[in-house]
Amino acid sequence: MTPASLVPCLTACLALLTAGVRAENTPAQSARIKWWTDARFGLFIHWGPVSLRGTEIGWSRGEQVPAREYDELYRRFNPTNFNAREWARTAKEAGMKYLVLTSKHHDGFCLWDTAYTDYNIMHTPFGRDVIKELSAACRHEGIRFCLYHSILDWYHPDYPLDSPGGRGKKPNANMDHYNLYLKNQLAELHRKYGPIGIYWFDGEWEAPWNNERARDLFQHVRQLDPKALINNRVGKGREDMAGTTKTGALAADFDTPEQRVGKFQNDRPWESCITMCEQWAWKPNDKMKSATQCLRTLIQCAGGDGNLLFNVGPMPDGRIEPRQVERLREMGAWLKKYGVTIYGTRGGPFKPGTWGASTFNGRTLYIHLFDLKGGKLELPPIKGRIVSHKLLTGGTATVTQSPTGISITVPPSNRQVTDTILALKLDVPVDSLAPVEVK
Ligand code: H79
Repeated sequence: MTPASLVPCLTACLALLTAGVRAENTPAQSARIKWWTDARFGLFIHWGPVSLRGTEIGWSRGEQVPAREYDELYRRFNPTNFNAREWARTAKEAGMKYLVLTSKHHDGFCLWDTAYTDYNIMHTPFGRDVIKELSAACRHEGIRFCLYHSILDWYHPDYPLDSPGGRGKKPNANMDHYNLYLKNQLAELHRKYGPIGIYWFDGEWEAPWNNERARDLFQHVRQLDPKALINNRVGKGREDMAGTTKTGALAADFDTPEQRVGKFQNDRPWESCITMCEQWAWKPNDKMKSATQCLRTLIQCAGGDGNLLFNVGPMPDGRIEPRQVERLREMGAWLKKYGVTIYGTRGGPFKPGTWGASTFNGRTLYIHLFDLKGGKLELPPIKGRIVSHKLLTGGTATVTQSPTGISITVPPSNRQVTDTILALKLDVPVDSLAPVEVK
């Protein structure tokens, strides 16, 4: 290779290293992430001693629960009904393909046997390594095991900020020491329980975290496991709860909208994290979403070309609430029938809205109809011909295509409560069609 021909090569490498917003959208990156974009649906689990109080994990420290009291909860954390196999099976029965567990939330408590702090599960009356058991159970059930890990740590004496919510300051903090703690623990998690499918970071917004530390952590984790996915919260570029990444910032592998369905975005992977109830951690009698709400949330994510990471907070006795397990089963039952319209699909070309959403695979376009006002929907025109159509949910629909658009009519008896699915076969690959808004 001549020095001149090295230039484009070096430029490409530099682009990869700087990992700008869309710079990692290379074929290698796409192959690495495909298992995950194909999966579309994962289980988020927020758990720790705070479940004994039923308040929010991390955030209630120094608020609803005095910090001193919060930090002592682990001494009586004894979830004797914890059964890793059951959790993994619950995820599987829900039709989920991966599971993300809080190894450490903002409160600093560690759910595994770590050599770097005594504030961990082995020092509770329970004394069993939750991450060891759950990672093994997930592997057994064919669920990818992933970790949520908070960058900020309101408990650790070396992390500069304190509860409540990072407003307090610690007297003897040392961020360099804390940074080493963070990196050591991630290496330990990889070594003891890897491979980890995703390192799902959070708590990056506070002042002690900066671009330099972010890049260093990103490279550290990439080196630990080049195949693992890393979310954009490793860096400082997240646009609040919309979860998209500011141009030029360290973007890593995917965007992270929180408690909302992400906007349609098919040029960079994303995943909405959303709670089944209202709190991340378990709360007695927390308000739970209906089966229709849960499923439509998943369908809207898939239709926007994103994933859904759906959260449950297990109880202090170690079980996931039976009513939440039941809800997950309902989602799984639906996916068993209609998973072909979700798994391995892309979102579009019709952007999601209150009307529903669309997904596709090859030349097959799936129209998910939510609220068919007057039994009819008008879609904008597309540059392709509808060769045939079929209502996957049963019965027949009337579909007419003209230069002004596509008109769909479904008789009342063929409309479903949650989602009426119409499959359209086109004479062109659906990914050749430009994304379009439905009015
Ligand atoms: O773990 C769950 C929550 O505990 C955690 N993320 C999910 C996955 C969470 N972190 N923050 N929040 C929830 C809400 C906090 C929002 C704010 Fe901010 C923190 C408002 C101001 C500081 C981050 C930075 C969002 C806006 C600016």
